[in-house]
Amino acid sequence: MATEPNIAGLDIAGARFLPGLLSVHEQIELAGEIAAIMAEAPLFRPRMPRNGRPFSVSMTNCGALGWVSDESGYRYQSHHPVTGRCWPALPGRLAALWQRVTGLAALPEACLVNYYDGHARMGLHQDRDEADFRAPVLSLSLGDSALFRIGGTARGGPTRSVTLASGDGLVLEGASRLAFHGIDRIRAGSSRLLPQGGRINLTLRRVTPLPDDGG
Ligand code: MD3
Ligand code: FE
Repeated sequence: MATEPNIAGLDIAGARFLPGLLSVHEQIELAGEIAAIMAEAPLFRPRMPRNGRPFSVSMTNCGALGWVSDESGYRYQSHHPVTGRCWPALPGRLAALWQRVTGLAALPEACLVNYYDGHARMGLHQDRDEADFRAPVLSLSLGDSALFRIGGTARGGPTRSVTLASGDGLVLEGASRLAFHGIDRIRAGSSRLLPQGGRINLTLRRVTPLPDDGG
């Protein structure tokens, strides 16, 4: 019997690693669109719920809904937490890429833009702030490479590490949609794509339930 597609060496059903999904030309064009988004919706520093401790990763969003975190908790909202303005529109190329890679007609409602300098990390966590875990998540990496770690759906289980390089894509659906994952470190200076250096990760997500026909 054929096994489910998974990240090479990872027995995590539903995780699809797409190295080199974006050509260098596409990476340059996308990086330019993200720079314009960051000019309109500046990077902000999320804070941990309860204790208010700042993340080392800074963030912004595009699309109808954006993910934010502060003392009140994690949530999606329609406006930037500092400027109060609506998020910039999702670039058309990202909507088209989502449909091509996921096969879903229903478009992503949120695109979280994570910016990592050479010291930023993201601890192991699950993505559970969305209403419908049937929809996949699509991640795209730009700039410096990152050491990404993914485990199973229970905290404390075995994990595997994969390097995510500029232009790589990762689709998480099925069991992998609720896998614990994080970024252990950034390989500073490994890419010259971004003028300021560092790494950008885009995470495209559905937030509200999928239409009954699956979109
Ligand atoms: C596995 N971002 O924003 S992307 C996040 O590189 C996040 O910025 C990381 O985790 C980053 O929540 C990892 C890869 C990724 C994204 C979503 C996932 C892996 C995932 C959702 C479920 C399981
Ligand atoms: Fe995550």
